[in-house]
Amino acid sequence: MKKTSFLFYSFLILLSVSCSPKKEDQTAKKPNVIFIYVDDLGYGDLSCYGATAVQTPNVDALAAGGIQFTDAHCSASTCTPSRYSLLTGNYAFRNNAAILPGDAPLIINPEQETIAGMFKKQGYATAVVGKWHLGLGNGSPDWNGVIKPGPLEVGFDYSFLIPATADRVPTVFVENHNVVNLDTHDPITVSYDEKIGSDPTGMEDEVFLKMIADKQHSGTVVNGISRIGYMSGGHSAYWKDEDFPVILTKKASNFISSNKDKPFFLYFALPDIHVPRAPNEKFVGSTNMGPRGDAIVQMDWVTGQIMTKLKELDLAENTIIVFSSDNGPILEDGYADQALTNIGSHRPTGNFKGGKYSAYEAGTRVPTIVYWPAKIKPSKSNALISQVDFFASFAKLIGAKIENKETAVDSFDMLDELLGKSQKGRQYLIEEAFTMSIRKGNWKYIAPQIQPSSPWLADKNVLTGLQETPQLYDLSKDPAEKHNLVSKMPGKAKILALELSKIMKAPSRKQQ
Ligand code: NG6
Ligand code: CA
Repeated sequence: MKKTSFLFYSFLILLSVSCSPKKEDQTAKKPNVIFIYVDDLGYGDLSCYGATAVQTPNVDALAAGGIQFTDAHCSASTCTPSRYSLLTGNYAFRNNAAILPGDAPLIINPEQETIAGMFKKQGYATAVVGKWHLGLGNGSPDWNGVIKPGPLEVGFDYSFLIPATADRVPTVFVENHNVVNLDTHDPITVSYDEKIGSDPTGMEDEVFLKMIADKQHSGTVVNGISRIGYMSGGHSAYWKDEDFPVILTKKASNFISSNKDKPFFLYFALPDIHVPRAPNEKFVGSTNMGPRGDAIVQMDWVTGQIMTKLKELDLAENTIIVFSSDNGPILEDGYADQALTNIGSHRPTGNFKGGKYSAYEAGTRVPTIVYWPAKIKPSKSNALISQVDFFASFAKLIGAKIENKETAVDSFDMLDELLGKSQKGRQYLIEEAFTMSIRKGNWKYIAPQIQPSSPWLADKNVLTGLQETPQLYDLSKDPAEKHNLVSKMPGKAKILALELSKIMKAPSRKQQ
């Protein structure tokens, strides 16, 4: 063969390899996006973030193949506000979003655009599977009828929900607009004021309980676990907590399979590792830490199942997985499940102070991983980012314009940071607890809180960070927030306090 024709044929071969249909299919399509959103998972709870008492190989694989963040934050140290911000791109305080009871109305106005709605407008199939905790219905939800508005009215095509938290009634799944497996002859009534119906509560003698609970968690007993609030009826619809990983994984996998040929957005909100921790028998005893440790292993298994499904369908390459948590960790949160006694050397908060409910760093600094084999070069990132930024960042990625001035008002485009192309991050970041904090670089200011915290919070063994005087920390030298520098550096504290009040008064979609 002459040299020129050899080169010509080599070129043809190369061209046919690079244009093979499989590759073209994968990358020509917009990427799928899955948020795996864990409940109450702390910065130090994963082996890829330094844990040794529990192994999380599936999440570790995401970290090893993606961008692993060291300074990424949920927007608040409790669930409802963080979820509200994640979905709307607005800080939760703008809508007074706080932890909701299980019969609260939907707190996202259906007029408000959500990240799901943004994906949907761009041709994505959208779903939420798992914990909701953003309210349902107008007024009280109609558990025996059509439950709306809910996720389907705010941008999701499909929903399969734990309506609030697993420790709150009603203990039933809601699929789209209806309770699953409801017997209409046994209608559901819910009360957060007083006992209703004849089912036992955790306060009664002789009732079988899988774990002892505090007063607030001693309402109606379902599946051997007493809950917050009371319910009657709905017996055929009761969930079994131990089945969560299997059922939710199945629902998420079905959604992925049914939408394998078009881009999809799945918000997969796991109930682990929130209380009550009742892991499936498959995971019981898999750590020496009791149910909390075993629930971490269970959560890792669920993550692995999603990965396996994506690989099976040949979708892994072009699916972005964002893995994170809605607030920091807590050991005992209403149930005596040995989380505290079995903790050993494990440090759920890593080296940070506080945890769930806290204004200190461990309240909002959570494990965060972005995984996208097709486009991401694995690395660690110390960029300062917030989950409130996901809205604008993913809008940028898929070419959606944010036109309405009410939409995603606090969300910054952090796409380059999420994909590991930049470590610049935010200049300022807000952390919401029962007070407000602001970060600028490694400086952290916690606003004073005059009102006493609610009695249930005061009873908890939590470092809330709530003080009547302001606090200032230099996290570069003092990551554990031990030395309040306000009296040494009053000017610095004042500048941060002013910046905080400016952001609180007027949102901005751009760095100042
Ligand atoms: C608190 C509950 C707690 C948990 C939390 C919500 C009491 C005493 N405690 O009010 O058990 O359910 O709300 O957790 O009622 S979160 O992760 O959804 O924010
Ligand atoms: Ca939570």
